[in-house]
Parts: sequence; C-alpha cells; structure tokens
Amino acid sequence: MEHAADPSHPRYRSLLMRHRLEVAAEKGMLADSALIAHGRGEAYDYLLGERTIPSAHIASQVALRALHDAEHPVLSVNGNVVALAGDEMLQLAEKLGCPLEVNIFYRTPERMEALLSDLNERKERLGIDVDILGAAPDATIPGLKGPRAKCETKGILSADVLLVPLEDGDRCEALVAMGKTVIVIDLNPLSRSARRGSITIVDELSRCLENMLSMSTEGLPSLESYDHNKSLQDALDAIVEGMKNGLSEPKE
Ligand code: PTJ
Repeated sequence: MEHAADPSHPRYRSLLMRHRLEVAAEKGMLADSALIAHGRGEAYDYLLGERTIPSAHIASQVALRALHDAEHPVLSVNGNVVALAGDEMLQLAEKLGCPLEVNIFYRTPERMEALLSDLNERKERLGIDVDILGAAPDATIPGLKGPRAKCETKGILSADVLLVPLEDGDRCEALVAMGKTVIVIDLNPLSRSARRGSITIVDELSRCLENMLSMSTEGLPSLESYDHNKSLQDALDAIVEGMKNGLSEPKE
C-alpha cells in the first residue's frame, strides 16, 4: 500500500489511513459518505487519545474468544473496512479459519465488483487461503428492506458469531434479532450499532485488528465475564477524562 507521508511525521498513521481511503475511492470501492463516516471516527479517536483503552482491549479479547469458539464465525466487511484494513481482515479470517463476506450498505454491482477484486488481489499478494463471499447473495437478512439486506446463506445468514466493523445500526439490530452474537468495532460508543451489538470494541479498526492478530487464542476471557454497558461507559469516561486533562499534554 502506498504511503502518504514520511513515517516520521507525527500524524503519519492518520495520514496513511486517509490516503488508503483516497486510493480506495479512486478504485470505486467506497460509498459517497465514506469520508464523512471516517471523519466521525477520527474525531472520536482523537478524543480517546488515539490509543486502545483498557476496556476496548478486554472487549477485543472477549470478541476473539467468541469468534474462536463459534461453530460458524463470519467476518463482514464494507467499503471503509476493506480500504482501511483489508489485509488485516483477511489475516484474521485465516487465523480463525472462517470466511469473509462483503456486505455493504450502499450496494451497487460496481462497488461489489471493485471490493471483491481488491480483496482477491490482497489474498493473492498475502498468499493466504480464505473464502471471500458476497458475490452470489441468495438470502436476505429478515427485517431489512432493499439491497442492504442481501447476504449469502453459507455466510452471514448461517453465522452464529459475526464481526461487523463500522456497521449500520439497523443492520446490527436485525442481526442481533436473528439470535446471532454480533461483534461491533466502532469508535463512537453512542452509536446505535455500539449500543445494540452483543460485544462492542470502542477502538480504531486497524489498531484493534493488529491487537487481535497478535493475541493468542488461549486463555481469553469469556462472554459471560463481559459487561456491555460498563464497557461503553468506560469509553465515554475515557473521553471525558481526556477532555479534562487534554491541555496538560499538548497534541500535534
Ligand atoms: O461500504 P458501505 O456502503 O457499507 O458504507 C460504509 C459506511 C461506513 C459509509 C456506512 O456503514 C456508514 O454510513 O456508516 P456510519 O453510520 O457513518 O457509521 C460508521 C461508524 O464507524 C461511525 O460511528 C464512526 O464513528 C465509526 N468509524 C469510522 N471510522 C472508524 C470507525 N470506527 C472504528 N475505526 C474506524 N477507522
């Protein structure tokens, strides 16, 4: 992936993520509102101190355990997710031995094609063997209307545990209503997805995936030990704390 700025730049990571979105936009992979969604995420990340807070770390451990213990785990990806962390999502799918499904909110045949071919190129470059689903939807998510309901029977429809980063609130609710364990990654602890998900990791997508990829799947905390509301409240508290102390540590 091309680099937007010198790695020594203090805002290098942020610039790199923006650059990845620019490249993906040029390839026709993104929704028109993708950059707005990213900007909202960036704002929350800034307030969280651009770090993985302890409650997010625990939530990601619980999430990895739930995915690892699942009978049929599936990782769902949209345009922003492929652009920002397509490699890491493929690597996580390989680590778990599960499929990845392209499932986008603003669905067009052109975007599906662009995302599937980008993922297939990444898969080849990384030399990993992962099933990439989404090209042949044969089912719909009950309770949702229109193209965003489309999914594959052997993927999202039959999954017992699903990872849905940067997910739309409606779809998250519909998946939970199907009885699935829905793992959300979302920097906004107040979003409908964050609140409605079964497990929510309030962390930046690529940072969270790097953490999950470095974790052993042994000895992780179980879902029973996870307190969803407390985890979200911790994220809000971290934002408030950061705001109170913000000026004592200058940011670039
Ligand atoms: O590719 P599509 O058609 O499925 O569309 C994808 C987007 C993201 C455009 C679509 O799902 C959308 O509009 O999402 P929302 O409703 O704006 O929600 C995105 C959520 O992700 C927001 O709560 C953001 O704070 C959060 N977010 C954005 N960037 C990141 C993030 N969370 C974690 N890491 C990020 N990098």
